[in-house]
Amino acid sequence: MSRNGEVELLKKQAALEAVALVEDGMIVGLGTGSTASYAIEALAQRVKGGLKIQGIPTSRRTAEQAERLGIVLTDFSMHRLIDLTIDGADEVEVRSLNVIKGLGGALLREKIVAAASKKLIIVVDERKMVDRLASHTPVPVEVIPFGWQVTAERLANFDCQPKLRLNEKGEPFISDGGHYILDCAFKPIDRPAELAQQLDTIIGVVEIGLFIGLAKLVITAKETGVEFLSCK
Ligand code: A5P
Repeated sequence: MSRNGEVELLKKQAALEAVALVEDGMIVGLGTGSTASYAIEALAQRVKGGLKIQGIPTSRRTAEQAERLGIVLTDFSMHRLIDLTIDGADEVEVRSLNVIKGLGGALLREKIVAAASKKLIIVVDERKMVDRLASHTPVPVEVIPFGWQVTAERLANFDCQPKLRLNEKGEPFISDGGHYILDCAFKPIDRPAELAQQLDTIIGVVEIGLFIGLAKLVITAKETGVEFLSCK
């Protein structure tokens, strides 16, 4: 099997383990991205088998997939608290379970859903586990389009070379919330909670892709087996 095929299998394994933890009657947060999409497929299988749940999607893309597969959707007008959310991540810091999310562009809704969840389960393959965040991926920062250049300059003071994310047509990528995304290439981050707090104060920043203290369980599929890491 190709390396890509192996990685897809690992993502599926992690997703399946998380979906096994979903119980009847739960309100389930539905993540975004390729790993979360395997979880939605597996959840839909369980729904076909009689499981009764309602999902709150973290993106339009996820809402479309879930509806197509027969998962009943709900929203925050009906439920303020989510029992369990299953989502992917771009990087996970092993010692803290802090994560980077948002390379798929859904970080704002993902963070709102994560923060409203009793339990956030992150599902990843082993490539995502790092000693320090921003080892391999930029930190996505969602910003208001108006004056984004000024916001980018303020972010650049943190030595992270913000880059406006573009779509396949070369135009600015627009998030589900109607915002731009600046991908910020930090050096590996020593104190992510501190950095998150500082970035949050920049005017024009809507949300940052550093998820601090939100993940309760990380399920990592490795070639040697599946690992469960819970937050202490
Ligand atoms: C979406 O905005 C992201 O936060 C994804 O959850 C993250 O990029 C992981 O995606 P993959 O599972 O496709 O790697």
